[in-house]
Amino acid sequence: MTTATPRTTDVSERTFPSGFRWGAATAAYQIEGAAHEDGRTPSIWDTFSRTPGKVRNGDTGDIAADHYHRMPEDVALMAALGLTDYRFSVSWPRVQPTGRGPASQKGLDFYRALVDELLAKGIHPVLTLYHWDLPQELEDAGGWPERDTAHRFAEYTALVADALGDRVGTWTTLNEPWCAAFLGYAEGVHAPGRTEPEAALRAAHHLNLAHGLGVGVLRRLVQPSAEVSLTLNLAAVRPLSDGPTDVDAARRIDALANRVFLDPVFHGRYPHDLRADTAALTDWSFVRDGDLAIISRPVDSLGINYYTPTVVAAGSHPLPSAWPAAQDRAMFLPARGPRTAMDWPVDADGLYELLTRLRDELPDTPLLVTENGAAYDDYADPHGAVHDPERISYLGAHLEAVHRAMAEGADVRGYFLWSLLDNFEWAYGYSKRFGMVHVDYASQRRTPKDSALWYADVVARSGLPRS
Ligand code: IFM
Repeated sequence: MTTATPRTTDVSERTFPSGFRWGAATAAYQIEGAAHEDGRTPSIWDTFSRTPGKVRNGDTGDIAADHYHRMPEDVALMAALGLTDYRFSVSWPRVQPTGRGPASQKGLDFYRALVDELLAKGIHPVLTLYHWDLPQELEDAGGWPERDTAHRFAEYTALVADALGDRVGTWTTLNEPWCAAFLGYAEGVHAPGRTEPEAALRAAHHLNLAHGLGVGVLRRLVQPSAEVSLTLNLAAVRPLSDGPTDVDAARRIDALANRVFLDPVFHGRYPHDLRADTAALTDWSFVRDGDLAIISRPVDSLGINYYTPTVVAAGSHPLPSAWPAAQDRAMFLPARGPRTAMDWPVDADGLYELLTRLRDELPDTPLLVTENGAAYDDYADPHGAVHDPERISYLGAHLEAVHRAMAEGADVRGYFLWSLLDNFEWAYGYSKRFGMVHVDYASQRRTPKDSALWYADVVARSGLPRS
C-alpha cells in the first residue's frame, strides 16, 4: 500500500510536494524492437502492422528505438535527466510466447536486467503488464471478446510477478483499456483491426475482468508494500452548451469512455445508462455473477493519461465507429487552441477538469498522471540540437494545470511525461515524435531535445520555473 505524501504544495512558487514522482513513460512495442529475438512471438501489433494499409508507411515495431539492445544507455539517459520514476511495459509475447504456459526465462531476463539497472540508478520502476501487445495466438483464439483471455492475463501476471515481485514497487495492470477495446474491436484502427461493436463491449468487460484478476494475483505474489494500479485514458468530456441535448450527448460519451471502466473498478457496477444506451447491441449477459466483485478489488492509485479534451454536442455528424452507442446522437467538435502534430488541440484545462473531477468522485484514491505530452515535427539542426519550444510550452501549461488541481485538493502523486524517446506511434508509425529525446532511426542516435533539458530542470527543482 502507498503511504501518504506530505501535502505541502506551495501555489505561489509552483513547487510540488517533496516526494512528488517525476517520470517518463514508454511501452514495449513502441520502443523495444528485437521483435524476433530470444523466443518472442508475434503480438497482434506485429500482425496488424504487416497488414497493408493499416500503419502509415508500412512501419512496424521490428526495430523501433532498439531499446532491447540499448537499455543501459537509455537508463543512463533517465538518470542524467534526474528522473525519479520510469514507467515501462512488459511485452507479453516476449515473456510468455504462446500466451499460455511457462515463461520464457530469456524474455524475463531482459526485464530483470532493466529493473536492476533502474534500481542501481535509484529510479523507481513502474511496470505496466498490458500495453496492447496481445500474443497473436490469443487473438487467434478469439482475443479480448473471449472470456478466457482474462484468465490467460492472470496467468501471465503471475509469471511476471514471480520474477519481479520482490523488486518492482509499482504495478499497473492495464494501459488504456478503452483503446484496446474500442479502437481495436469497434473502429479497427488499432490491432487487431476488427469492426464489431458488440465484441468491443465484450472486450471492455473482459479487460476489466483481467484487471481484477490481475489485482488478485499481484496481491498474492508481490511485496505487500507494492502499489497496485490501473491506467485509464479518461476523456475530459465537455458538452458544447448547457442545453439538454448537448448534455445528453456528453453523458453518452462519458459512459462509453469513462464510466465503463470507473464504475465497475471503483463501484462494482456498470452504469445503468450505458446498459440502456447499448441495449440494441448487447444484453450484457457476458457479465457473470461474481465478476464485479473481482473487478472492484481495491487498487492503491489510479493512473490518468491525458492529451486533449473532448467537446461534445448533440448531432448526427457521424462519429468514428469506436463510439458504438453514440452514433447519430453525439458529435465531436474541436476544442480551441493551437494543435500538435497529431492535430490534437492543446488545452491544459482539460487535465485540471479531469483531476478535480476525480478528486470529487474518488476522494480516497491517489492519482498519477501516467502520460501527458505532445508530438511535434522535431528535427536535429545542423549543430545536432533539437529545439522544441512548443513542447516546452505544452508541458509547462499541463504541469501548471496539475499544480492548480493539487492546490485545490487533488491528490496527485506524480507526473510521467510521454514519452522518454521518439517511438512507434501505433497506426501513425514513426511519423509522429512524442519523445523528449530525439531518436535518429537510421543511426539510433539519441539526442535530448530542449524539452528534456527543461524537464530535467523542473525535476531538479521539483517545480516550474517562474515564467
Ligand atoms: O503513444 C500512445 C501511448 O501508447 C498510449 N497513450 C497515448 C500515446 C500517444 O498517442
